[in-house]
Amino acid sequence: MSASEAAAARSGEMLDDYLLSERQLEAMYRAMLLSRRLEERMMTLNRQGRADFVIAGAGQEAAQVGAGMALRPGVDYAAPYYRDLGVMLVLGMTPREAMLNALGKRDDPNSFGRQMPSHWGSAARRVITQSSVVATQLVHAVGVALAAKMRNDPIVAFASCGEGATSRGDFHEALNFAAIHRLPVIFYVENNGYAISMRTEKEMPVPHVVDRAAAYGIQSAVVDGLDAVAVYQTVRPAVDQARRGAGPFLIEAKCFRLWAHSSDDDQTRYRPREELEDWARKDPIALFRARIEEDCLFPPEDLDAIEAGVEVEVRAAARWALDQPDPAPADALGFVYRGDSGG
Ligand SMILES: Cc1ncc(C[n+]2csc(CCOP(=O)(O)OP(=O)(O)O)c2C)c(N)n1
Ligand SMILES: [Mg+2]
Repeated sequence: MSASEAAAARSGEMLDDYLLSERQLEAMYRAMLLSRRLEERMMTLNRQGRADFVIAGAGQEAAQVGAGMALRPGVDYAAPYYRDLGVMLVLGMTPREAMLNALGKRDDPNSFGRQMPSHWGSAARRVITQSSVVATQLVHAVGVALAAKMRNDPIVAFASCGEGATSRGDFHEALNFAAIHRLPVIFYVENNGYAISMRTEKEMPVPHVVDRAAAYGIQSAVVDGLDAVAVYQTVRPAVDQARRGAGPFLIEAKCFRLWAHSSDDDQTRYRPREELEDWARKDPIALFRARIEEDCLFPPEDLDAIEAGVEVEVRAAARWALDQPDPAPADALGFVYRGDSGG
């Protein structure tokens, strides 16, 4: 058995303790759908010339929502990466806030329109503001976890990234330091098989990101990132364990990027059409719905009602956000120094 298979088997042993209620399953479906519909609308706004740049998590919603639901919002710290709209929605970001962010509006709570879209940040939600330099958020999360350990504060720091980012030095330094000091960090890698146009086999010499865990003596698990429930049932035990002082955990969610890298990219130039068609058949949101229906967990009409509600909410949020003010040029240097609120 390979290291990754052994890790997957280990996480499988814990499943029964982490069953989700009907209410949680509904929340899961709603969050995944909300993420997708918001991003579809953002992409439309981009094509209309109203949103400058979109970098989406379409295809990765199950990996994001399942992991986000394993955290304690407002208690645990999160350093999610740019694709993680699904994580942010679960941590409490509203559709209006997501749209303010996409449109770079003055009242975007993430950075008040100063950062690029999808560079999350929220003091209230304990989301650490991030750099565009991939993997830097991992070392920031390790710093938060070190502080928490020194203060005996029972929080967990969650840091996510793509598999491409795991070939940067920050990833290795973060894992090494966290493992040595047994820090409460969850390293969460959404492996979508590409770093922009670069395929995984050109990014790293081992087949799985978790194969790297052994070098740092860190616990790890692989999970099907298309299955939100499996993701939750893998991340939640790791979070609980880290909170109890068992040290860091590396989780690799195998998923796929449904759209191009960003609104500025054309993936038909480097991805075969068959590959895209194959993945489209494995859409995690459709898979989730099919499973709920198959298991007769609740009537399909309940899911239809969720879908209709999400549709209305997203349209209303976009319309509202478009009418909100842009940042004033005079405020451009605001928030640079402590105490400077930019006004
Ligand atoms: C250090 C650094 N190098 C290059 C980039 C440009 N860049 C932005 S996203 C990205 C791809 C990252 O791929 P991955 O980590 O797999 O995440 P994904 O976008 O696939 O979710 C690159 C190369 C960057 N932001 N930072
Ligand atoms: Mg990737």
